[in-house]
Amino acid sequence: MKKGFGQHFNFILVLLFTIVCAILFSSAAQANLIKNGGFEDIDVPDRSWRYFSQGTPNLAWQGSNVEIWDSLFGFEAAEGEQYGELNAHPNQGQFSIYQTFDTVAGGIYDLSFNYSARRNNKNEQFEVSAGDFSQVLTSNIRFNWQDFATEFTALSDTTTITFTALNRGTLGNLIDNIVITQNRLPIPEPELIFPLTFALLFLLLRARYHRKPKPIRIKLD
Ligand SMILES: [Ca+2]
Ligand SMILES: [Ca+2]
Ligand SMILES: [Ca+2]
Repeated sequence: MKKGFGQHFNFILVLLFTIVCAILFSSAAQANLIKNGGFEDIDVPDRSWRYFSQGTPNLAWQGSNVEIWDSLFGFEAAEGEQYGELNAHPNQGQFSIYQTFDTVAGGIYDLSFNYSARRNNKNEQFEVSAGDFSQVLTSNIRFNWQDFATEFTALSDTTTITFTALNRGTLGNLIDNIVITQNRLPIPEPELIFPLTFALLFLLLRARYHRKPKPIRIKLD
């Protein structure tokens, strides 16, 4: 039996509703785009530290050496058991580590991490940047994790997150739990979804009420 226009119309309505809902509520839990963001992927023995140069398997971070601590001086990680010290060993001048990951240009991403000073009142400072975002963070309280969270817009199909120590020397700027997740994609623009949906519905209704009537056949026996 041939489906009537009404059935097609209802199907299209349900389809449109589903698409709009999927776009509006697609901010479900997303995977972390950062590898080894918690500095757990290379095991350092409890209550000790090691440093690793870029290219070390599972390190994932590039740039300067990365110093990884496990509960050193009794200071526990913000996440897991280990964390990184940006001002690594040995002294390399300005310490800067970075990691590049896939993004969608114009997409919005959430960034969060924890950071702490290693010493009191030394103005330990680092700059963090990713996409259109850049900020300098300062901490002055020894062994005290602070939460940081922001969002940024990706500018191309890959994005690099960079942490750069702004104080010299091999002491300072502890970081842990670096997480980047996709928040929302740029297309379609959320403010265009409803106008587009209503325009489509209007066209469908118009088509429904202006369709050609079926020719009436009169049986002549
Ligand atoms: Ca960790
Ligand atoms: Ca460990
Ligand atoms: Ca160090």
